[in-house]
Amino acid sequence: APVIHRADYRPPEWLVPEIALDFALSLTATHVRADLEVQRVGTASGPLRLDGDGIAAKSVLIDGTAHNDWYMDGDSLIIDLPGERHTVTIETEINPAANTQLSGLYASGGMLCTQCEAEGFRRITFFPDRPDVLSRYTVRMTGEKAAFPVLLSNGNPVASGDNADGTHWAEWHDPWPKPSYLFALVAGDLVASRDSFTTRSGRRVDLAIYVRAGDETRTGHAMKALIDSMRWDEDVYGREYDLDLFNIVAVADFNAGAMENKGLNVFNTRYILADPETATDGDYDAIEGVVAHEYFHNWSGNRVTCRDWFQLSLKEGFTVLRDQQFSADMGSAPVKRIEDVRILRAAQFPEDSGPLAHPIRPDAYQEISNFYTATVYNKGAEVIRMMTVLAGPERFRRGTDLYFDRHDGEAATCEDFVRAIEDGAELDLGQFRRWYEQAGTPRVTATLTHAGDTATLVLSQTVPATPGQPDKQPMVIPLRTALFDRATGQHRGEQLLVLTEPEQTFTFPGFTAPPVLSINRGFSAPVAIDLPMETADLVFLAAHDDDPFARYEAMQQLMVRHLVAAVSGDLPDEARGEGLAAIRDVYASVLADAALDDLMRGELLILPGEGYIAEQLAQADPSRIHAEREALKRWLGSQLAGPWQALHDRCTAVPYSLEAAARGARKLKTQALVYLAASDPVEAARRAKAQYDAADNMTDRQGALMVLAGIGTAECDEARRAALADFHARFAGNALVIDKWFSIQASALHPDTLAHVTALAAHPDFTLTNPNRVRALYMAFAANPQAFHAADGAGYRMIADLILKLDPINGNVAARFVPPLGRWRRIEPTRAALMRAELERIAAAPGLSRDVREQVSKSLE
Ligand code: DPP
Ligand code: ZN
Repeated sequence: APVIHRADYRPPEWLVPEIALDFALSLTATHVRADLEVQRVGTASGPLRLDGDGIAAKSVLIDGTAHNDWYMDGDSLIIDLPGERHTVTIETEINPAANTQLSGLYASGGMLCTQCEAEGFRRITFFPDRPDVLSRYTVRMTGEKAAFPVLLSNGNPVASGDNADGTHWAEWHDPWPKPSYLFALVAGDLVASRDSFTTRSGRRVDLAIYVRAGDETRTGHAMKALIDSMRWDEDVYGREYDLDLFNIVAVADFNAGAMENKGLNVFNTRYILADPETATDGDYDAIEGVVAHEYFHNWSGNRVTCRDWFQLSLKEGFTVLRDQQFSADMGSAPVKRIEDVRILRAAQFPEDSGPLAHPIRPDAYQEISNFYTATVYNKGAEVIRMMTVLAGPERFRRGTDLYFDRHDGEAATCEDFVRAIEDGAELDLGQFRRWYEQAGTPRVTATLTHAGDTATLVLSQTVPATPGQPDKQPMVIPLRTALFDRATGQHRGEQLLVLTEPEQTFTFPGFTAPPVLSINRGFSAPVAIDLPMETADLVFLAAHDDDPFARYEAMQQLMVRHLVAAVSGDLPDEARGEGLAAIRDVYASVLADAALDDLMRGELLILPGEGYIAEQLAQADPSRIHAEREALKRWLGSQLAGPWQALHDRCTAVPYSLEAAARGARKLKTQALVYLAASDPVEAARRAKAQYDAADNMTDRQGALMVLAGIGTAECDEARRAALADFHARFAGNALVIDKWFSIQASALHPDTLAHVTALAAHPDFTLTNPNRVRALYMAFAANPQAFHAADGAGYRMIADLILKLDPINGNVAARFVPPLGRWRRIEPTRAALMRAELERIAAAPGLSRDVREQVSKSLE
């Protein structure tokens, strides 16, 4: 497949200021007539090139007359046009029911819907399908009234009516020019939950969330999130909504999480539907965050869109930052920050250190769908967050105001954003731009020494080589830092140290005794810190640090260091004993600390993930990491058995509500079971069964089932099977909950997980055509280190088989399963060879999608 380079960007030669689309809808044969008002740009002399993908033109008219001077160049339709402005009319016919890729116009459970980002519009009609071509859309839809009573598109409804033949029609008009990737159409038998919001300038906006009949009782949380988001974006970013209505549609078959189409967001049902019985607290948070994310795109993405797909982080990084800030304001900011860093470390750090590493603004791609990554999204958000750290909130806001003012209605670049922040916030971001150019997680080494009354901190940085980028320049790394007095347990105020050179020295006078360093507080920079630190100092910070993230980090460091030493075989018995005792003591004090709220307590008590531990090692042995982490869990379970049981009892007494205290109790309740299960499975199973049986909400029920599903002890097997059977029967027909049933088993600690997953793939409820179901079973499995990294390679084979089977159905989703196999270089040699062999088997298969082909070949390079 051709490689597309950022440096090759050329402005379009033809614009399309207006487009009228006329759809004659049917599940198997939808007829599309597109009228494009095309306009030559300046003195451009080239023909009109229209992108297509798997479609054929049934007819082409120029200015209303049949025309034969067009031809196909691959998938593109080329027309030589004599003048400056023409009307081009093209008819196509598509089969939505056969569209298993779920890109373009497709059918889902009898309804029709679209997904056009990034390049789905060209599967509907021929068009300059690039984000810098902005058009005003008029959309007319005609379809059977019985099958498609609801007809929706972007913007405002203009007119509608019934025909004599049982069909009806509706016309919509979107006054805001937009790129084709923001086009949407939905036709189906849906019911709406309605509310309204009045903007600060008095515009009344009608809000609707369209779902299947029966699901309308589960839209309340999403609607609240939408209203909260609309208000928040006015308050915090000064952004007001710009249409009289805002529609959301929930659809069960969806490749991603959701899509920000102008005025008509389309959502994966999992990010809309919730009630206490079927959705966990985590689901509630995810819904709030994704609803906000898509709403915020109305400004960061739609009003100001991207010039080309290399600029994806312009909208995604910024919008992720905005949704993170929103969620922090709606709930607990410290807990949100810790969760976001955990996601970054689990998903982005491995990407940045593997074969698919790319800068947040990539330089080249074959298939843009492969670049909807944790790097573009989450690291992109961290990069803009660093600007907020450097500028402070008021100046940063002046920068974003300027950005929105300057580029409203335009297709902009990352460079435009950086310049607007520079100008608005009066900040020099010259060297900072390297964050857009260089891939790889920077490593900062910190060395603190003390002499006389002065502490001296030497910071040095390196950015590791990544594919195509062997040599790196130093970054701008803002590090919020504090030095603690051991005697008082206090620090003397936080400082922002900005590291810009390969090495820099900072001195701090006035310390008569060596202080304790707390660095990268709040995770102010997305870097890894190497900091040789005494166990006692980590214990000190874990107990005293007033920055919640730093406190979490000290506990993580304490455990990571212990586990890394243990798996590397350099932990003599005595040191092991001391390490374990220190961790136990810190856990005990966190369990007992009356000043902590339970949500935060829950964060502090999370063990570092196996992937994150593996990241610390040049080559990891996943089975050793798993064994050592389980051993630590078992130790904490047995050493603190009494406190865990007391905690479980205390939290069990807290009644269900969505208040933070009750949510914290639910989080801890299951965590207590997790630790107990490691040391005393029989007692844990007894408690888990009781929790399952008494559950009046999904958080408790799923937590209990997760613990039961992981217990391999024979005498607990009956309880495990019974709970799984009950769960399936109780929620039969609720697809989102059945997804949980699949993923709980695929992510279970149970020793027979691989066999269970093999059996589940043959279960009547399993299908390869629904992305949620595929991810529920196989993403959960690929993220289960013990099962995925089975020593004989059976886990790798399972994922490779899946990729090969899924690819012809849905290449976009299939390609998402390549990165777990692509990490082979960082795994011990025996497994690495097995992983590589599976990648080679995939690479040898004929007819791979561009998506899978790109990921596999890069993973083998
Ligand atoms: N643009 C979409 C988003 O919100 C992609 N699924 O991230
Ligand atoms: Zn987005």
